[in-house]
Amino acid sequence: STKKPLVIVTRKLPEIIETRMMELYDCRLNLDDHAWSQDELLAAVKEADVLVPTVTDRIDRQIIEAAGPQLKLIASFGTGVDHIDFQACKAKGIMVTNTPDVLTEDTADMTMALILAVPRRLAEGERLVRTGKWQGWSPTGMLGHRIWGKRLGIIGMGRIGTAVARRAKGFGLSIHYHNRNRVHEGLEEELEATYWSSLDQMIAHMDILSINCPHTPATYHLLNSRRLGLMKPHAYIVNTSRGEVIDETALLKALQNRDIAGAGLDVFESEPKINPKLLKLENAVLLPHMGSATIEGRVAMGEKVIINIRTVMDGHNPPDRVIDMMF
Ligand code: 8YV
Repeated sequence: STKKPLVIVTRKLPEIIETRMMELYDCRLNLDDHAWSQDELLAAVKEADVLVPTVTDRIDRQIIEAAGPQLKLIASFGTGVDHIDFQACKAKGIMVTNTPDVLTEDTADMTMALILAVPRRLAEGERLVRTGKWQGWSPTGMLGHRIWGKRLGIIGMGRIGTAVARRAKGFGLSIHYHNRNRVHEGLEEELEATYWSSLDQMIAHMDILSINCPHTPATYHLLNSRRLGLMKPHAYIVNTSRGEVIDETALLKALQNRDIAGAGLDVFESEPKINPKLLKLENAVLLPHMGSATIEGRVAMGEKVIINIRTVMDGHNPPDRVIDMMF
């Protein structure tokens, strides 16, 4: 019988996925689930036929150039591929796949949770109860801002942005979006969505902004201090995409100065490191990159990874081949 391909998985995955992978492949797993160092990644790509990294692995040019000639596929466990140097992979003929679609709805749910949590001060209220400081109900206690009737501006109207829009519409928000391309007419009609070709113009008119675009060279610090300065002082921003899309230092300043009303962040520029000054802000809801963290979603992501590996190993085009990084 022919030798099974060596599949190296950088992080602990759901057990059902690991079991299946071990049945199919010569599989090396990361049993203690620590995030690998550059040296551990270098050692892995020297041997692996298939590498299964996650968002916590920086698959940069140095790693790709050190890869052995046997490395065929990087089957990333996740949708965002900004941690992979795609050009370097392309130059070496290494295929890249990701796991889109299966985490769209979960991430949109978490985005909606932040859209509700920040203006309604959910986390602050919870802290008040937990710290024993709640004095009882009062007509003016814990007042936030209502969200229904307000304008939501979605930056990046792809799969997740669209799923956020559907939810937000149900909560009575009006939907606005900025995207490189206008979405099709039927979708705009369904969502009663307004397209803004100018991001600056949209930002200036929104009550809540939601970041749902990928992190690419074109979206790095898309929300810089100038653009944050265009936001209305009572406006909120939520980010379930990538920390790098917002200039975090500029955001911190805007929040500290109350130039904007609040932020809900599931992702950070140097996660898991968090600027300690962010932790001091009552008007920020901070989550540990858990937008897609459901048991069902993780299993579905693992199934996608397996299908991608299998199709490539069988000599076919995988369903989730990443064609270009510049989306
Ligand atoms: C995952 C994510 O936690 O898929 C993404 O792009 O950011 C998250 O859903 C991560 O990718 C796992 O690798």
